[in-house]
Amino acid sequence: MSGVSFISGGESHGKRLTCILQGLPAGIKISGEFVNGELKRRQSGYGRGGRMKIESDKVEFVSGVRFGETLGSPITLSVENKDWINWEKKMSAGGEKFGEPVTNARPGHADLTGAAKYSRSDVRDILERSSARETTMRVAAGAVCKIFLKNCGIEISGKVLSVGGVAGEEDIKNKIDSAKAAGDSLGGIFEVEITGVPAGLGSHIQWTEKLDAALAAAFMSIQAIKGVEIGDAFENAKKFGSEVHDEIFIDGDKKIFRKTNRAGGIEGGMSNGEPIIIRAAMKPIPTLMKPLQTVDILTHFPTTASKERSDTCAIEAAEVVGESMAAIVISDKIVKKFGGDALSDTLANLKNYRERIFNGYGI
Ligand code: EPS
Repeated sequence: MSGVSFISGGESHGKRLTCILQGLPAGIKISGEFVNGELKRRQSGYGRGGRMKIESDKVEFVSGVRFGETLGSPITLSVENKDWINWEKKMSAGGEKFGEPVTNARPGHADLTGAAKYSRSDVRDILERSSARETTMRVAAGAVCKIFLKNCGIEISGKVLSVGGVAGEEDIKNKIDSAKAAGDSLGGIFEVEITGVPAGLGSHIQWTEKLDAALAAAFMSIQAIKGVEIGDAFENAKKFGSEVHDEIFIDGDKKIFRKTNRAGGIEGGMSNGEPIIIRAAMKPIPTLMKPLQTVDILTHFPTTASKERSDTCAIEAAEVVGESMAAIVISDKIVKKFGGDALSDTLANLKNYRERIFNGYGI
């Protein structure tokens, strides 16, 4: 069983963004409205820049869905970049700055290494693809996976915990306002929770099979994410084992349970039936209106980094992307364990397994 995976294509100001999502079973009823709702969630949040006033992302299903149901074949999803037309017009009307090469790479961005590695004299050839605009397709694919997981009794939600070291809505807004006024940017920390996951997704058998490893890799792949923890990982590292591990209890119906969840729902690379908790740290966005020092890649003279319209903080968007990546990883593990041809088979296998594992873990 090959599992669920996706590949995306598209540049930030190119014609459209596309992705192919494969491995989901046939028979999932797809709601375009739900997918568009998720795309809208990703576009909102305090601290976003002017681009979000231009785009109103709407998904188009190009393949893999017929009469509103998945076919089991690759699902091609596409979203238009409205800003592409603006760029085309500006460039054909004499270039402005849009057709001119960018040569002053931003510290913290893919610009410098990307231009060297791919031998490009215009950094735009790199930044257009490394842009977080690409996460639109992760959210579209993730939304389809969320629909699949809902059929399996699995729900995913999330929240922003802090921005620039402060918490609480008012303090976060003030911090973002002050960053914007200073021509600066901010990152933050968000949390994603996955509930209803049966114990036993992933495996202790091989590093490639571990659920925590798959989730960490998926989160780490989101633009600007630089740290990931499962459960209270960094707090746990300061404590004794007796203060950390979640003791195991059994009730009168032979149902095994925990009173705490410091492990964040994963032990030995496998889900343990508790909610899965993942936290991710996002670095501040590298595009600064008060630019940092850099070097021109063509003249080799010192200069300041390029500045252009950007977000001050995109943590709320990143949180939605985190939920989406979690949905894709969990869908992959579900399909690998319970089959992925027909939804009815997947659900029957999952039900059978849940019944076995419910009482005393069925050992
Ligand atoms: C981004 C820069 C900004 C962001 C963009 C990511 O775009 P622009 O250069 O067009 O103003 O708004 O994010 C999105 C477009 C999006 O949909 O999330 C960057 O440089 O990474």
